[in-house]
Amino acid sequence: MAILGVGVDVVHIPRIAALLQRKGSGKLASRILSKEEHAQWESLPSSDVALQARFLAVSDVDRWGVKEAAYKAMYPVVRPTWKELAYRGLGDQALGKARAKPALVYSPVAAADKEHVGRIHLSELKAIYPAIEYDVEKIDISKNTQKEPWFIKLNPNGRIPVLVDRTRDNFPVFETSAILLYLTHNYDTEQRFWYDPIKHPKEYSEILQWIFFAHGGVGPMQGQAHHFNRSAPEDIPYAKKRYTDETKRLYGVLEIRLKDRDWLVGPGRGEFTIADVKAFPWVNRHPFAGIESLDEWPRVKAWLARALERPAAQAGYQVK
Ligand SMILES: N[C@@H](CCC(=O)N[C@@H](CS)C(=O)NCC(=O)O)C(=O)O
Repeated sequence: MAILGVGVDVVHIPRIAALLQRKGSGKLASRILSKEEHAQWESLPSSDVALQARFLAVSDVDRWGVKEAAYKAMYPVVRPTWKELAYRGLGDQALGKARAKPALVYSPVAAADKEHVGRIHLSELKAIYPAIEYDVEKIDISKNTQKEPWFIKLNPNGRIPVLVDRTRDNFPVFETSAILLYLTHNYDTEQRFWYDPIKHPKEYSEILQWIFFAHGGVGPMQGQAHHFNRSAPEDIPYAKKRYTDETKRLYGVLEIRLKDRDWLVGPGRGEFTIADVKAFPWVNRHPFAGIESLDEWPRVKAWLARALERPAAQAGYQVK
């Protein structure tokens, strides 16, 4: 990779040592270590706190500072998360291995929650209407492709996803919920995943209510929870708590709605609709929001499992 910039970061070791003492090292490790580093971390003896601290940040293995410096050097062309950067070399000393030339390896992981909404919906539609043809173009947001002029022409907001309807002079549609509604009105002619607004005004309104709830509530709040728990270059406990708590509150709203129901909208126990398609991929990402388990919301947990069992959902998640 070409050199993007130079980053320098100074770590105040007593501050980090105090933090480790206060909070324990496990939480910090799962926040800042890449998969590769985490595997090494797990092989450290759990009783040797000093060695753990050295491995994380303190003393000769300045993983923390190296990663912060890399972030500053790469920003804004690339905005890496802690976990996408793996430090190799001097860190191995903590494991008793020979000193090696240090290297920082960047392995970007695509963030794709919103893309999944469109992919799942298209997979569901394809299962019912086999004539529908579509393909998926991967946009690498770590390279800021979504800010390139050709993409801004499709979506002035410069964010993924965007739908381009080739059958209608490449008509572009942005915002996940607008994409869901566009596909619904134009391609779900048998009304398999929605209700006709004239024949079923109440159900149609309920679909809009739950889509708006997910689009204006769960999405933005959980998106911020993801950011402050996973990607923010500094640890801001207030922001993490605020957005994680708000995400939990919104899961509580879904829990109320799902009483005696399988799906968010529809008579009786409900029917699978685009309201579910909009909401469940967010809930599926709960670990990114600092929510370890869904046990607090048993109906939401069962609803998510039900949605994920659908073959089209599985197909949607598998599209690369
Ligand atoms: N409200 C929009 C949000 C889209 C959005 O936030 N997309 C993220 C990816 S998950 C993105 O493109 N991030 C890159 C950026 O902000 O440049 C929608 O629902 O489509």
